[in-house]
Amino acid sequence: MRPILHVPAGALAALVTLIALAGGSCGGGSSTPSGPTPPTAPPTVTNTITITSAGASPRDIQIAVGTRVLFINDDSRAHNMSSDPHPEHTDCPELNQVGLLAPGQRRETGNLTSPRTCRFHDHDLPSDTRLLGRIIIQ
Ligand SMILES: [Cu+2]
Repeated sequence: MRPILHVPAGALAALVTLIALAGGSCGGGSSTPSGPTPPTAPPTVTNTITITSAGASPRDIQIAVGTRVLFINDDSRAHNMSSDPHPEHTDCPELNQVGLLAPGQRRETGNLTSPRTCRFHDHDLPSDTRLLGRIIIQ
């Protein structure tokens, strides 16, 4: 008797590897190899976010209740920083005071007076994950 479904172990391992690779590369849509900051990393304690051609940095910050965040545009293009959700911008209206920053410009948010988490994005590049971030107010 000849086995009908004999698959060499090596071929099976190669197939599993191919499936794993295919699964890992879907989602995101961006071809940038370095993804967003892992959610397990602690937020940076700072009130300043700098934007360059590489995106916003740091993108995950923690600030004290009642303080503001300064956004600095060090990129060569304009950025339009706004509160989530896009396009309504209703979660944290204080963030919308930053708005359009020409290259070299900087502007503060309003006072962030209640403990919560505010997420931001670039309204002109809403799907660019390098320009998405989180401000934890506590
Ligand atoms: Cu938007």
